[in-house]
Amino acid sequence: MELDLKEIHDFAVGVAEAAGKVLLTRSSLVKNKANSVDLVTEVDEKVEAIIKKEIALRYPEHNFLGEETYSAGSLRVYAIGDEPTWCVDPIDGTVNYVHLFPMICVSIGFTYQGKSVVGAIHAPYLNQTFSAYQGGGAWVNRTTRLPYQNHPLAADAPRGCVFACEWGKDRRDEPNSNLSRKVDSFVNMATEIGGRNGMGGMVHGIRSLGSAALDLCYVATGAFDIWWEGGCWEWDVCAGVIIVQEAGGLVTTANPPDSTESPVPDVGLGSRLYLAIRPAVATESESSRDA
Ligand code: LIP
Repeated sequence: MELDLKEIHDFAVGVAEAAGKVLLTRSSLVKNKANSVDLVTEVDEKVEAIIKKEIALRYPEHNFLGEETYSAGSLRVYAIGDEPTWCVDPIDGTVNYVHLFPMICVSIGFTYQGKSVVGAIHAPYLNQTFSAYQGGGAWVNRTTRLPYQNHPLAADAPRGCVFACEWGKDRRDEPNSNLSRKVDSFVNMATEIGGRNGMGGMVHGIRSLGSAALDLCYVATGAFDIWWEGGCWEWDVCAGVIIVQEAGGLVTTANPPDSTESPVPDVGLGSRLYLAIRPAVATESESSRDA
């Protein structure tokens, strides 16, 4: 099948930006989904319906997987197959949206042969649109190519890194303590590596934005060195995966850092667990972050 990825990309960017305007309206209706921290608002549902309609008009032959459509149980099969499939999160960061924390976005991904090949993520409060298509590079607001950070990844990373992670929506004891242990071991490992080198180095910071899609965008820019999450769905990551990959970063399914699993580079979708590492940019100011 011949697909014009640039055309699909340009369409996805336009739809994401138009949908972003609707996100700026406030929703009074908040409902629970799987549990009391898994939220959906009427704006999530409204925006997904708008995006779904636009896609059906332009590409009636393509499949559609949306967070709210899936949650509503109207989708019989959610596994992403080989056929062209749109994978949409109308509001990534719904908890942020409800609590008026501006890290929210519309995330529109497109897959072919089971891989993410187009992504458009629009963050209306930040006025930023991150986008990419396979072979076309990754961009912010169509004009700035990613990555735009010029500091290299430290040779002894994670020392000096900004590590981002998310906490998911599973509040049972076991998954949570598991998650805390992983973050803990990551930070300890960084501290230990720094200590061994006599540098006393540690991670520079730990961040949690509440939006996996935006986390991936900031891995692509180079702001976040490493991101890990153990509880995301296709619509959370589909668009962000290709944006990181086209920026030159890596997305794998692996646990940091105590994992016995082999990381799988160039990952397909369908995992719940992802690790992304930002593009390693080499510049003359290699030591600028060592102090
Ligand atoms: C959320 C993510 C967040 C993750 C949650 C959830 P939503 O998406 O982006 O990072 O921790 O499990 O999937 O529900 O706001 O679209």
